[in-house]
Parts: sequence; C-alpha cells; structure tokens
Amino acid sequence: MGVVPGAPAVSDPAEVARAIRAGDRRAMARAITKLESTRDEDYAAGQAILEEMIEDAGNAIRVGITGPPGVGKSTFIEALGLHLVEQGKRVAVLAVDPSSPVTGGSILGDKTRMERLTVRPEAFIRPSPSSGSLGGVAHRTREAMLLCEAAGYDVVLIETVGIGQSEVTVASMVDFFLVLLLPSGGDELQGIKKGVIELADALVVNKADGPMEQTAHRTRVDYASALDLIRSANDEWRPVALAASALNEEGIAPVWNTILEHHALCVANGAFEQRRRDQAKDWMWKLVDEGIVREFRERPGMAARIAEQEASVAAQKTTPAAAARLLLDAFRAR
Ligand SMILES: Nc1nc2c(ncn2[C@@H]2O[C@H](COP(=O)(O)OP(=O)(O)OP(=O)(O)O)[C@@H](O)[C@H]2O)c(=O)[nH]1
Ligand SMILES: [Mg+2]
Repeated sequence: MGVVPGAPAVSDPAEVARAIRAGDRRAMARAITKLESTRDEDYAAGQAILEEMIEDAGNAIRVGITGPPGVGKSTFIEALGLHLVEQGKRVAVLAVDPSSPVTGGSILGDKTRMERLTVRPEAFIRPSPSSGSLGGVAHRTREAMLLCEAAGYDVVLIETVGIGQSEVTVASMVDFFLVLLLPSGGDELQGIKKGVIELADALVVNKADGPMEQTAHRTRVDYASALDLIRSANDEWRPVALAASALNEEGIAPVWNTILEHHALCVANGAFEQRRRDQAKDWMWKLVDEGIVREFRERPGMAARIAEQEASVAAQKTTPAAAARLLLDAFRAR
C-alpha cells in the first residue's frame, strides 16, 4: 500500500502495523484501545491491525502474575521489569482488572503507576481496561498480548488480582503462572481462591524484608511442602516456592531464572508448542461460542422469550432442559 507523503496514515492497518513494529508506543496504545473498544467499528479496526501482525506474534515469554490485593503485584512487576530491561529485554505489562462486584469500580486502580519502569523506552505499560465484563476484559488482554508480541516485546507480564475468575483465564493464556503470597497465613487466610495455588508454576512469598523477613522464609518452606503434596507425579515441571522483596528488589533474579528454566524445559519437551497451539484453538472456540450466544440473544423476539423461560425455570414451572429446548427451537424457527 502506497504512503501518501504528509498524509496522516492512522487508519490504514498496514501503516499502523509498521509504526508499531518500528517501536511507536503511542500507535500501539491506540491499537490496544481499539481492541478494547465495545464499539464494533473500533474493535474491527483493532482486529485489522492485529491481523496485519499476527504472524509475528508468539515469540514472547508470557507470564501471568496474580495474588491477593496489596501483596505487591505491581511493585514486583516493576522490579522484574527493570531487571529484564537491564538485561536488554523489551517488556510489556498488561493488567486484567475485574471490576469490583461491590463498588463497580476498578480493583487494581492506578495507585501503582510503575513510574520507574514507565520511563524506560524498552517498556510498554498498559493501565488496566476499566469496562466490560470480566470475560470480555480478559479476552481483550489476550489480543493486546498478541499485539505486544508482534511488536517485538520479549516478555509480556500480565497482572491480575487473585480473587475472581480472571486468574483462571490469565493462567490459560500464559506460559508461566506466578502466584504472589504474603508472609504467613494459609491461602484461605490470604483471601485467594482455592485452586489458584494449583495453577501456579511458582509461588513467591513477597515482602520478605524488615520485621517480616523470617516469617516470609518460614511461609516459603510451608508452601514448598504444600506444593510437594499437590504435585502430580507425571508433571515434568515441579512448581517451586521462592521468597522475594519486590520493594528492595531482592530475590527477583531467581524468579526470572526459574521462569527461564521452565521455558527451556517446555521448549525441549514440546509442551510449549503444544500449549500455544491449544490456547489458540481454545480461543477460537471461545469466540465462536460467544458469537453464537450473542446472535441467539440479539435475534429479534428472543429477548422476551428468554425472559419468559428464565422466569419459568426460576419458579420451577419448567425444567431447565425443557426451557433450553424451547428457546433453541424458537431460535431455529426464525
Ligand atoms: N515491605 C514491603 N512492602 C511491599 C513490597 N512489595 C510491595 N509492597 C508494598 O505493598 C503495597 C501494595 O503494593 P502493590 O504493588 O500496589 O500491590 P498489588 O498487589 O499490586 O495491589 P493491588 O493491585 O491493589 O491488588 C505498597 O504499599 C507497596 O509499597 C515488599 O516487597 N516489601
Ligand atoms: Mg497492583
């Protein structure tokens, strides 16, 4: 496609893709905004950019980082990001922020702005998207992640708070899933959901500094024994428990080395490729499922029938199976 000299080429996906590849972070931020948009035209424009670039995606190491509110996820990500940037890597940081069911607002907020990492030209930091359903937000993060990879970022770090559904979604789209924990207290006490620990490739007890340092190391040992119990015998990767102080930037290199070790193992045994392929296929089906459900709900006349059947099922006047059959018949009949 020809470039008209002097003309702003912002709407041409190939042009935008070129700008993003050349390291234009503003162009990338705008493209991600489009991918996050609930307006169909904007979303389609974002998709067009992604389609231009998709062949270049897939080369980053994707790391999901979760943990209870206030455990230090953002501080840890900044410390890890700085560590990576110092090694000459380009780092993208994304956040999946489930809106608080109570306040309707953002959980992660923007109290931690990662100021030191933000100023590094090798880093791209995307503040959390603040609207849309949880599933939607996570989907959009997935697309943003692909864009970051295609733009040549070596590592994508994704922050999510470990109290909703988002950590399961994030775990399903990354290569390595890291759970941050506080010194002392079992996982129930820390308010993270049961099962999150089982998703972890590594646990990191953060805030191993000051008066909590000894407690943190004891907690690490406790979690290490817990991991021994839940580990399945045929898993080649043994999840590890580490301790760190994100604040003092201590224990960060061992975490990164663990991630590299895991990466090397998974590349060698084929799990990496397999996982990427499965993730891409799963995502396609998720989008097909969503598209069908949306069409179902939006087909003229369906909304009223759905409301009717929901009420009927709730009042136990109809079985869920009969209601579903009725709705599907109505959908097919149109
Ligand atoms: N002592 C100590 N404090 C820390 C450490 N890491 C983070 N903090 C502090 O803990 C508080 C929360 O840190 P954040 O990085 O915002 O935690 P977060 O998990 O991202 O929080 P949310 O995004 O709100 O869930 C801040 O006051 C940090 O300075 C650490 O290693 N040691
Ligand atoms: Mg945070």
